[in-house]
Formats: sequence, structure tokens, C-alpha cells
Amino acid sequence: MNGELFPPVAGEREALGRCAFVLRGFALPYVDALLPAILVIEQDAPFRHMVTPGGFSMSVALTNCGALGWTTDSRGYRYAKIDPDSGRPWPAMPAAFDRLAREAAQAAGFSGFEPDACLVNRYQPDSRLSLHQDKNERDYDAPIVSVSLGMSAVFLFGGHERADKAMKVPLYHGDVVVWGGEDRLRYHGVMPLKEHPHPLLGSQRINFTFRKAG
Ligand code: MD3
Ligand code: FE
Repeated sequence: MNGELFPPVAGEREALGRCAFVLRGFALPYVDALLPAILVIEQDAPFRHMVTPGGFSMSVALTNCGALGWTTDSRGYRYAKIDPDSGRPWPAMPAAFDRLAREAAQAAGFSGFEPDACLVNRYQPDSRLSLHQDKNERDYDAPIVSVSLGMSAVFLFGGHERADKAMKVPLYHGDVVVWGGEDRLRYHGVMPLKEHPHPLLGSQRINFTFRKAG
């Protein structure tokens, strides 16, 4: 109700579904540790626009850290231990990332979350992510933890069928969303990013998604 008019208050917890929660501002205490860690990751594994199996270049640029990284190419979507661009393993998961993911999962009621993959998405103005399900992980029992930094975006939270009406949820710098259980396979996406430069990150939005992929 107030989400569209006023930014939410840090510390609030909003339920999007029975097993999906927005933790407003949960990542704010971690930002000073996260930003330099992103620079370290991108030195080793730069952001790149991958190509979908359908032949389209993604408007979102991505990289990964952790034991497994999400990739796409003409042959399909999958998790891989090796960065296809460098031929080396993905950079290690920084300690601050791992701590944030576990504590956010715990705060949303999912204890014992042990992520082995962190997909880092970078959105610039007009970048979008069309409705999809996350189905490349081995184990759907583990939750997914998502962290938003920089410019805000409108997240689309749909149902179990692509045609189900999607809820629009604005996500702001520092917000964390945790999805599990019956909400784990919902369709979701991100509306085209509007240009409202962020004081720390400028004209971009960075999103981490922590997963147990292997
Ligand atoms: C809802 N990323 O990388 S994270 C993705 O903001 C992805 O970059 C978006 O969707 C982003 O696959 C959204 C939030 C997210 C992640 C997994 C979900 C939402 C989800 C799984 C089930 C339902
Ligand atoms: Fe997704």
C-alpha cells in the first residue's frame, strides 16, 4: 500500500507468499564489505552479456562467485565450475557474501542454508529480465536469497504458470528477498530499469542471488 509512494523502512519484513519474504534494508550493514568484494570478483571474472539458447544476448550483464556459476550459451543453461571466458574456476565466495546469505535465510526461517553459488547480475538503464523460473539447481528444497544494491527496480512475482498475474514489488538498495518452499518455483522477472542514479552505485543495479546449485 505505501510501497509505491514511500520507500520502505529498514527492518520491515513483508510476506510475498507463504515462503517468500522481503527483508527491507537487511543488507545495509554489509554494504561497505560487499562493494569492494564485487570489485575483486570482477577483476577475475568480468561482467559479460551471455547469449541465451534462443540466440539473444541478455540485457543484464552477469558474473559469478562460489564453487558453481550459472551460465548460458547456445547449448543451454547450466551451472559450471569453470568460467567459460577465462577457463579458470569462478572467484571464491567472499566471506561477507556467505555470512549475509546465511543470516538472511535464517531471518526468513530457513536455517542451515549453505550456498555454493552466487550469481551477480548487473542492470543498467533499460536492462530487464523476462519472466522465468529458476530450475537449474539440483535441489529445490534449499531457498534462494537475493540481495539488491544500487538503483531500485520493480520486481515481478508471478505464479506457477507463466500466464498467472504477477505482483509488482519495488526493491531498493539494501533489500534482501528470500524464497523457498512452495514459492521456490514461481515465475519472476524484473521490469526495465529506469534511470534514477544511486548515490553510491550510479546508474546501475547489482543483484546477487545465492543458491545451493550442486
Ligand atoms: C522468485 N534475478 O538471476 S532475484 C535470476 O533481480 C533472477 O536479478 C532477479 O531472477 C534479479 O534468476 C531476481 C530474485 C529471485 C530469485 C529467485 C527466485 C526471485 C525468485 C526463485 C523463485 C521465485
Ligand atoms: Fe530468477
